[in-house]
Amino acid sequence: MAYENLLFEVEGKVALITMNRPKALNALNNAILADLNNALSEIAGNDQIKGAIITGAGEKSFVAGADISQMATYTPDESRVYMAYAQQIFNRIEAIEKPIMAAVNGYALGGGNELCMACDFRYASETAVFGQPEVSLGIMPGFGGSQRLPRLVNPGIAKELLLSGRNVKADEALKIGLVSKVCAPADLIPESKKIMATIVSKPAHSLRYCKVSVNRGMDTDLYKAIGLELELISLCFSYEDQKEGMKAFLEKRPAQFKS
Ligand code: DAK
Repeated sequence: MAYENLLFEVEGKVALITMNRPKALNALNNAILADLNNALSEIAGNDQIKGAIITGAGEKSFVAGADISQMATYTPDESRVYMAYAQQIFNRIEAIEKPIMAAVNGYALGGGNELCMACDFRYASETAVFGQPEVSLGIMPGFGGSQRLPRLVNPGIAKELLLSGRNVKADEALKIGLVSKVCAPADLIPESKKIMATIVSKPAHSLRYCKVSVNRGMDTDLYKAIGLELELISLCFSYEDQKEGMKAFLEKRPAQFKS
């Protein structure tokens, strides 16, 4: 598929999506959102792709938010259409049953922070800056930020950031648990590829059920969630790769997974 606003490459079993709208620091207008949606369809529909990394083009920005020039004159109805479109795309990142990480290489503001929070986990460059500056624009987060931020960091910290619009740099993002690793800028993509290579070496059904179990489980109460886990772990025993994984352990050799 041809993309105008992002780069899409596949290396081994991992797709690399690079948001690429440099004149607006990769801000999210309808065109780049449509490209992202199509790239997600490609990832979901291709069995050869087992996981993906989302990053931003250039050294300055991951995604500098929703496109302010596009939405400045929106009516409430127009803003609702735009928001619903973006929300549905970000929800797809969680719904696709393959690991998708964000490699945050610079500004991740507003919709940019919301995009990386929809991913399964985040690595950051030392130069990354995160924030939800919407209150300074007379709005509030609309791409899931007021819901995903308090689920990722403690609710008090989330509210402080949402209410003040204060940015956090990579070291603070690591401290509050928004990202799991901070890398030198040149190491961000190599380190992201390294962890994804480890991840996609595992059986596809294990990856799928882990992601589904966490995502669905977080939306329900603990005992229902543990019940879901029971169903999913039981299903694992129907796969050949489970037999191979345990046989290989007992025979003291590396497993040769098929999926
Ligand atoms: N939208 C459009 N253009 C942007 C942009 C953005 N979010 N961010 C940067 N640009 C453009 C700048 O206008 C500039 O364009 P030219 O003037 O060169 O034509 C170019 O990118 C370079 O930016 P700067 O010259 O400003 O670069 P600096 O290094 O000085 O500053 C910065 C970088 C990232 C700190 C700064 O650009 C900045 O503050 N950008 C805005 C960040 C921001 O506030 N982002 C959050 C947007 S709010 C909704 C649902 C959800 C949302 C909204 C509505 N609906 C329900 C409708 C979500 C909202 C957000 O994401």
